[in-house]
Formats: sequence, structure tokens, C-alpha cells
Amino acid sequence: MPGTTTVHRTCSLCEAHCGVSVEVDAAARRVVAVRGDEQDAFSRGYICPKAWGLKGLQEDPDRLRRPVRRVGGDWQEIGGEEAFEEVASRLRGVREAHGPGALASYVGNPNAHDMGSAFYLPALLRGLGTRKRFSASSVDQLPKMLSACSMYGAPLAIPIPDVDRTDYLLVLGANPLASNGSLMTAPDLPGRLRRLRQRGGRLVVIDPRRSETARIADEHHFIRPGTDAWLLFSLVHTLFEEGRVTLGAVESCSRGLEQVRTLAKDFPPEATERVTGIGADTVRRLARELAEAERAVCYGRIGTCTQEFGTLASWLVDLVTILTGNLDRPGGALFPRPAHAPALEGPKPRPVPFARWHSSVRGLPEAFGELPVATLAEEIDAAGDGRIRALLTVAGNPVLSTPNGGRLARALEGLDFMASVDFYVNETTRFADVILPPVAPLERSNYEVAFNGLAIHHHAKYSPRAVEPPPDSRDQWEILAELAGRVNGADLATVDDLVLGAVLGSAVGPGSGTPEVSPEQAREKLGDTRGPERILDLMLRAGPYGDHFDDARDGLSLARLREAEHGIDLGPLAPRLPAMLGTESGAVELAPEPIVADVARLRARLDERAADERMTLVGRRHLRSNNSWMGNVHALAKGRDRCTLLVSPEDAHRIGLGEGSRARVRSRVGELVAPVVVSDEMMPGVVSLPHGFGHDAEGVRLSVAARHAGVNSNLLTDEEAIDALSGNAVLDGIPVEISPA
Ligand SMILES: Nc1nc2c(c(=O)[nH]1)N[C@H]1C(S)=C(S)[C@@H](COP(=O)(O)OP(=O)(O)OC[C@H]3O[C@@H](n4cnc5c(=O)[nH]c(N)nc54)[C@H](O)[C@@H]3O)O[C@H]1N2
Ligand SMILES: Nc1nc2c(c(=O)[nH]1)N[C@H]1C(S)=C(S)[C@@H](COP(=O)(O)OP(=O)(O)OC[C@H]3O[C@@H](n4cnc5c(=O)[nH]c(N)nc54)[C@H](O)[C@@H]3O)O[C@H]1N2
Ligand code: SF4
Ligand SMILES: [Mo]
Repeated sequence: MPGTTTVHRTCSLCEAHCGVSVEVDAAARRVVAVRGDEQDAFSRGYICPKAWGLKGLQEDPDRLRRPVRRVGGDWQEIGGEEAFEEVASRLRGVREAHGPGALASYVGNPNAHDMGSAFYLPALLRGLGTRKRFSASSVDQLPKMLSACSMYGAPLAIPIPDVDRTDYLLVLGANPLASNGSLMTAPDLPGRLRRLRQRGGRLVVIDPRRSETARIADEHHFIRPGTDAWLLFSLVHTLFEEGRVTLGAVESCSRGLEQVRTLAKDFPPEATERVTGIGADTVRRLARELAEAERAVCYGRIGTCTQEFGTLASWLVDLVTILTGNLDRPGGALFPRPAHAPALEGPKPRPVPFARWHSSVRGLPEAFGELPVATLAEEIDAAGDGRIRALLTVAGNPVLSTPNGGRLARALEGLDFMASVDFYVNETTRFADVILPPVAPLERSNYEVAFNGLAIHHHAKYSPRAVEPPPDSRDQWEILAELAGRVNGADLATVDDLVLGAVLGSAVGPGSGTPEVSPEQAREKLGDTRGPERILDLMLRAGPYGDHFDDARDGLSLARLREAEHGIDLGPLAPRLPAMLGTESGAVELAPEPIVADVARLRARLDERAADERMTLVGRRHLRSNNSWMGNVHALAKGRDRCTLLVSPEDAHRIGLGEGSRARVRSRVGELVAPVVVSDEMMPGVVSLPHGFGHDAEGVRLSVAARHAGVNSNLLTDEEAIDALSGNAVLDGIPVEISPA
């Protein structure tokens, strides 16, 4: 259209990294269209319907543009200065009166999609001075981080399935056709899975629901929720018993194989079939196929993490790949080397940062500096004098995303003070005293720091700002840096210097991967513009593909990325062992503590679990959903009700539920009523309800979402149900009673 410009970016809504071309009427500050960028180096034009949500989000009249303060049941716009001062002084006040332990933070998923958060959120969290840090990690991938750190020496050293080159993909607890990849960044996973099959490869899906992905697979098996660790152990058992174990690249740099063999002895497929529901013959055949495939890989995701044995399952997913000789080789699983990573291979070996302190009520272990969010409510409402009195949330909606959201909502109401960095008044932020809204995603520049390290192919792309933000608004990084300063009586400039200084200290100079450049020289070349760009530039230039601040050298810099507006292809993943390892032994730990110690719990639980015939609840996602927060975009929310309870025909008949009827679902902690869809997609004994709904709560200001309100499935999930090892919440396999409503 005449008068418009087109800006090429990466969609920041999920992990897939799709290139989008955003057509903007700059004069009107209006998004005209969002299209797939055919020239994007990674995605080649693919997008999903959610990309259009970037426009909806931009235009949403409910989205906050200015800070607001809650006054009774109403919200009053206030100036930025007033808002910052109120938040900082109230947080400082609580800390002075009751100590740092009276402060807490909860940070949510969208932080992982913003470079401002990547660089400045750690400074803010440190600045608060509290150990009561919580995040969405402990309702998500924490078990994988714990297993990865124990095995390879860094929490995000997660081996990524090489889907484009594999011949055999075993998927557990993931539905890429709805959710794309997760801990496996790639645009168009649906297309990649279809191509895997077209080239003769095999796709096998293990899921209590015949999901969209299961439907395009060669083979699908129902599994009883929460029992993947037994299935995976039986695969490992079979590999040993039938002499099919080969270590490949791991052979010369691993420890603990004999221990794994011994542990697996207790889990023959004939012993575990009664708990998993998957027959021993099938398990043995799958083990053989995995071993015999030229290149095979096992991929486990949310369904394998948010369960009672989440860490064991996460570890065993990797063991299946390793013991079939497929770790660190093309077509198996590989460790990405992102452009912003240090040029020097391998983190400094250190013990796994785990269980260094514990929560005060239940004594749950800290992991990677955080406590499990399953304990947040009780740390507010049941910790006596040591309780949390003030909370800061940043881009999170724990009332809809963490277990027993009902209790958490009541607990939030009882806080002395709460502040949120967010642009919606939603189920969580309605309890805040002050909300500080950042600009919308299209109004800020970005670089996907977190997920480049989990991508199936090396690439780098800078996303420039597409829409000019309103004059009195603030970028996310500015809010975080400003707050980080003010809670300790400093200013934004001081925080920015500290953050940059810390990166300079490790990225360049003696002992770094770029020793020829001193921190002073690098600092000089980076210029004086404050904010995340300078830090990104430093990381790119000092990184494995960087120009090392040498103008004659053909390497990456932010300037290079700005020129390459469709991104830069940096080549396929390649082997990195053993150099990338950060374990104290310098080897891949096949049988690390504390994981090995947890196997006894699995062994002890088998009989009880097999005899448990209660109905259980699992979750699901939809292509047009995005956790709890895109439901206010009409283009995504419209259409048939998606917040439905899927019930198998057998169960529906037994309970007396017809299509379109309503079911009352009750768990230990709560109950709700949901519309029923009878579907043979469901394994008998299991029902499925998506999370992220329940938008009709009092005080929520989401006018579109309220019309498709649905119910909050996390009113049913139980804060006492955790993976005892990591503390991660159990969100799948929740025992429920169901009756007609
Ligand atoms: N039962 C059940 N529960 C689950 C899951 C499940 O499968 N089943 N999945 C879990 C998983 S994997 C995850 S990741 C969590 C997610 O849990 P959370 O991270 O707590 O919640 P989100 O739904 O992602 O909500 C994001 C919040 O950030 C705000 N927001 C969006 N973009 C920005 C931004 O750029 N800046 C700021 N400041 N705010 C922003 C939104 O308005 C919203 O309030 O949910 C978990 N909960
Ligand atoms: N459209 C869309 N895309 C998203 C998101 C979204 O909300 N919407 N969220 C993003 C986020 S934050 C994440 S973490 C990822 C998650 O990405 P995925 O892990 O692919 O998540 P889901 O699509 O929820 O698929 C989980 C599957 O696990 C199955 N399952 C449940 N319990 C068990 C079990 O015990 N064992 C096994 N084997 N399977 C089980 C469920 O039936 C479901 O089919 O998706 C991301 N992408
Ligand atoms: S799959 Fe959809 S939401 Fe995810 S990055 Fe691509 S376009 Fe965005
Ligand atoms: Mo997630």
C-alpha cells in the first residue's frame, strides 16, 4: 500500500522463530498487515494464525499504555515518575520493616522472548535482594534443566532433536502440530514432521490423547498420564538386555553406563506395562526400531515434565537418544551454538546449583536460584512471620498458570503490596496496587536470546521496532532497569553500566574467547547508546561467529545483522562434545546424583500407581491459543468454544455425559463445570481440559476474552502434587472425580 513501510522481524509469541513482515502505516502508527517473510533465513515464509495476533495486540484498546494505580475497585492512570517511586518505595519499605525475605518475584514466560528482560531482569531480581524468586520454569521445563545440568553441566545445555535429518522421531508429551516445537525452536514443525515421513522416516507419538500430531504419525500409543519414566526405563532395559546399546560420540566422554544398566534391570517392559498401559511387545519393538534406525532421536516435552517423575522422565528421554548412539550427531540430538554465546567452549565446571536453600513452609529445594511456584501461595498465606508480604510480577499470570490458582488468588489479595510489569489487567495483575506497562512487542526491537540456544538450525536475526510507541511510554528494558536502580537508590544509568560491565568482563579480555580485545577497547567501540542493543552487539561481536571488533574480519556484529533484514543462516547444528561440557568430571554424566537417588521412588511407586484407577486430568493447547494471554485478540479467540472437557466414549457413557452436556470436575483442591465433548481421541480414564482460561473473574479487564471466558483448569491442579526431586508442579495426571452437572 502507498505510504506504508515494511519491517522484517521474528514473531516473539512462541518458540518457533517465524519471520514476519509487518506492514506499517508509520504516520498513523498503525499495523496494516502481518505476513510470513518468504525470505526469512530460517522460516521461509511460514507463520501460524497467531502471528496476526501481533496486530490485534497492537490495537487492543484494553492494553494498558500508561501506568495505573488501583483505587478501590477502579484504576487510575498515573505518571511514570509517580509509578516508579511508589513501587520502589513500597518494596523498599517492606524490605526495611521485615527483611528481604518478605519480598518475592514471579516472572513469566514472555520474558524469555524479550532481550530487554534477558539482560535487565537478572539485575532487577538481584536488586530486590530476596531468595523468594519464582517463575514459570517450575510449571514447565525445570525438570529438563535439572537433568541437563546434571548430565552436561549447564541448565540450558539441552540436546535438540535434529528433526530435519533424523529417520526416527519418538515424541512423548508434546503436540507440535498445535504448539510447534518447544525446547526445539523451529518454524513449521508440522511441515518438518510431514517431510520426515515423506523421506521414509518414522514418527511415533506417545500421548494419553490422540493429538493432532498423533494423527499424522505412523504410530500412536495411549499412555497413562505420569508414567513415561516407566516406559522409558523399559526401553532402556530392552536396549541393554538385547545387547543393543551403542554410545557413539559419547563413548569416550561419559561416565556411569554400568550404573544405568544396573538401574534399568528393575524395569523390564513386562513389569511396567500394567502401569503405563503400553504392552511389553510394543515396548520391545520400539526399542529395537530406535536402535536399528540409521538416525533416531527421542523428544519429550511438557507432558513429560509436568508430572510426578518429571526429572526422571527428562533424563531418560536423553538416555534413549544416548544409548542408541544418537547424541551429538546429525539426525540425532545436538547442542546448538548460538551467535550470542561466549566464543569460548564450555562453561566453568561448578556443582549443580540446586537445593542450596529451601522454602520455609514445605522445605522445597531451590533450583537455579528459584523456588518452585507450587509453594508460592503458602509462602504468602501460611508462613507466619517469615511470610511474603510484597510481590512483583513481570510478564506472568500465575493465577491461571500455576497449581491451585484459586488459593493463589486469595493469597494475593492478602499481600501488603503488589506491583506488576504487564500490559493487561488480568486474573493476576488485578490484585496489583500499581501496574507498569511496557510498550507492545512491535513497538520494541528484539533479538531472541533464549531460544536461539535451543534452535534446530543456527541462525541470527535482529528485529527492529516496527511501530513508533506513544511518546510517554517505556520499553520493557527501561522499566526493569529503572526499577532495579530505584529499589536500591540508584538510577537507570548505573544499572545499565553494571549490566554492560559484567558482560564486558566475561566476553572479552584475558581468559575469554576474545582475549585480543580488552574490555576498555570493546567499551570504546560499542558507543554510548544505553539499552540492550549495545549488550547484544558486544555478545555478537565477541561470540563464536563474531567479528571480534576487527573491522577487517568478516564476522557478526549488530550492524551486520541490521543490514541482513531477513536474518542470517549460520549453518546446521554440529557436534560439540566434549568441549561444551560443564560437568565437574568433564564427562557426560549418564547416572548423575541426585537423579539416581530418585529411581528408588519410581521403583516404590509402581504397584500403587498401577492399582490406582481414578480418572485423571491432562491439559492441551490449541494452535490459536498462547498460554493465558492472547485471548483478548478477537481474531484468535473467535469461533467454537475451545475450553471443553474431552471425555472418551466409554467414560462418557459410564458417567452419563452426552455431547454438549456439562460436567462437574472435582479434585482435591477445587472444582469447576465445563462443557463436554465426547471423543475417542481420549484414552479411557483420562480427560483433557486446556489451561489459560477463566477470564470472567471479577476485576479482569479483558473485554474480548471475557466473552470466551472458559474455566481455569488450574483450579483443579494441586499445589501439593510435585515432582519431588525438582519441585516442578504436576499439571498432568491430576486425579479427578467427574459427574454430570
Ligand atoms: N494446567 C496447566 N498449566 C500450565 C501449563 C499447562 O500445560 N497446563 N503450561 C505451563 C507453561 S509451559 C507455561 S510457560 C506457563 C505460562 O505461565 P505464565 O508465564 O505465568 O503466564 P502467561 O500465560 O504466559 O502470561 C503472560 C503474562 O505476561 C503478559 N505479557 C505478555 N507479553 C508481555 C511483555 O512483553 N511484557 C510484559 N511485561 N508482560 C507481557 C501477559 O499480559 C500475561 O499477563 O503456564 C504453565 N501452566
Ligand atoms: N498454540 C500454542 N503454542 C504454544 C503454546 C500455547 O499456549 N499455544 N505454549 C508454548 C509453551 S509456553 C510451551 S511450554 C509449549 C509446550 O509445547 P508442547 O509440549 O508440545 O505442549 P502441548 O501442546 O500442551 O502438548 C502436550 C501433550 O502432552 C500430552 N500429555 C499430557 N500428559 C502426558 C503424560 O503424562 N505423558 C505423555 N506422554 N503425554 C502427556 C497432552 O495430551 C498433550 O498432547 O508450547 C508453546 N507453544
Ligand atoms: S508459530 Fe505462530 S506464534 Fe509461533 S513464532 Fe510462528 S507465527 Fe509466531
Ligand atoms: Mo512453557
